Amino acid sequence: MKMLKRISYAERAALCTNRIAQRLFSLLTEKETNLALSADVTTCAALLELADKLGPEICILKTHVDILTDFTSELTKQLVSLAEKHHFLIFEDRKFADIGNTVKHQYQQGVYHIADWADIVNAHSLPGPGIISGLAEVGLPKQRGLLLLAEMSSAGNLITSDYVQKTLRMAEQFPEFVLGFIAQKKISADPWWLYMTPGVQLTEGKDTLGQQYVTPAKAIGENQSDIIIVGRGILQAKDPQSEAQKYRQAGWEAYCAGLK
Ligand code: 5BU
Repeated sequence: MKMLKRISYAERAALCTNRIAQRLFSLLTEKETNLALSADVTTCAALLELADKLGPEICILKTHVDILTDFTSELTKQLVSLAEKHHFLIFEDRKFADIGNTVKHQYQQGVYHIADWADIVNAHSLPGPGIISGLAEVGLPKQRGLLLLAEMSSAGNLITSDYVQKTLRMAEQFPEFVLGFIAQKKISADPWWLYMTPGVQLTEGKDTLGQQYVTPAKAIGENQSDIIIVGRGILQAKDPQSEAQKYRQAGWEAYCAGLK
């Protein structure tokens, strides 16, 4: 497949106006990693240990705080200080999907106070632009960013190419708040959108519950995504730290190959 020469993360940092996208494109360049760790563990101790050990390898720590069995607000304080120590951003994979007024409360209030510690959250575009307006009311004053779910990695999902295009149009209405997309591939020619791709392992395959995997080379090279999101590929390895280094290398090499 013929691949166009890609624009570097550094050049894209200069091309975009979204504050979080700028920060992230610069971070990718400085740290030379496009690996996001999906830290899907169920205790605070395990999450903090991962964040500290693997922090130097990653640009993003992706969390699902609602799977923790022992969540306290102390956890998020410690996560924020590890993010500062190791220079990564925190992305709570909350997948908001309700009306604007409800997601506002889910984002700011409740048990987790997500807006107080997560640099980035994501939302389905399904409910329409009100979901973005609601989240933006909370997130923008705190300089947070939003990713829209344009595509999913799971088999049999109901997303169509029309849905993807309409998601893109919706994002275009909120350039200050929406920094990009969770997607399997680049969906727009505009260079300022940032893409993160879940469903990545070193070999293609699937799990028993519909998850489908592509390789870092396919996600970043062929599909022109920017950041690979890896969970079990790293977490279930004998040595997660050295496995993370392998993913980091594979992701970065795929990016550099596209620049030539
Ligand atoms: P895995 O262990 O690498 O399969 O974990 C993938 C993570 O990405 C997991 O936290 C999912 O909730 C998340 N995910 C996904 O797998 N596919 C998607 O389309 C989206 C999120 Br959106």
